[in-house]
Order: sequence, then C-alpha cells, then structure tokens
Amino acid sequence: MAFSLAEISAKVGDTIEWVNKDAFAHTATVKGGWEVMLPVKKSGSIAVEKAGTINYYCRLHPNMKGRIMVTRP
Ligand SMILES: [Cu+2]
Repeated sequence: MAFSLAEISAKVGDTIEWVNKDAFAHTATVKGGWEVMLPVKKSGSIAVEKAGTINYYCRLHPNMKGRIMVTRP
C-alpha cells in the first residue's frame, strides 16, 4: 500500500514502470493529467516527456503518493 521508491529521478524520454506486487489494484494518477492503471500483479508504464516535478497518487488510496523529478538528458 505504498509506492516504493516514493521519490525517483528520471530524464526526459525515460519510461517509468510500476509493478504492482500488492493484493489490491492501484493507479498512478496525476491530477488533471495522466493515469496509469495498475491491476493486481500487473505493471504499467508511461514515458516522461518534459522536465519538471511530477506529483502523483493512487486514485483508489489517496494517501499513496509518489514523485518523479524529471530533468533534461
Ligand atoms: Cu492504491
């Protein structure tokens, strides 16, 4: 019931992948932005396309939060 690592660094063009090892479905959701569905025992990914800090959370468990710091390559 947590994103691990909760905070990561990435470069523009990188693909971020989440692997759900929980017994519950999760999402990685940016308010007003994208959403990656993470069903039980499945993975999901998204490419980051611009520099900046992305704060995301799980729409189903809003106390689950994560952050991606994206820098230029
Ligand atoms: Cu969740």
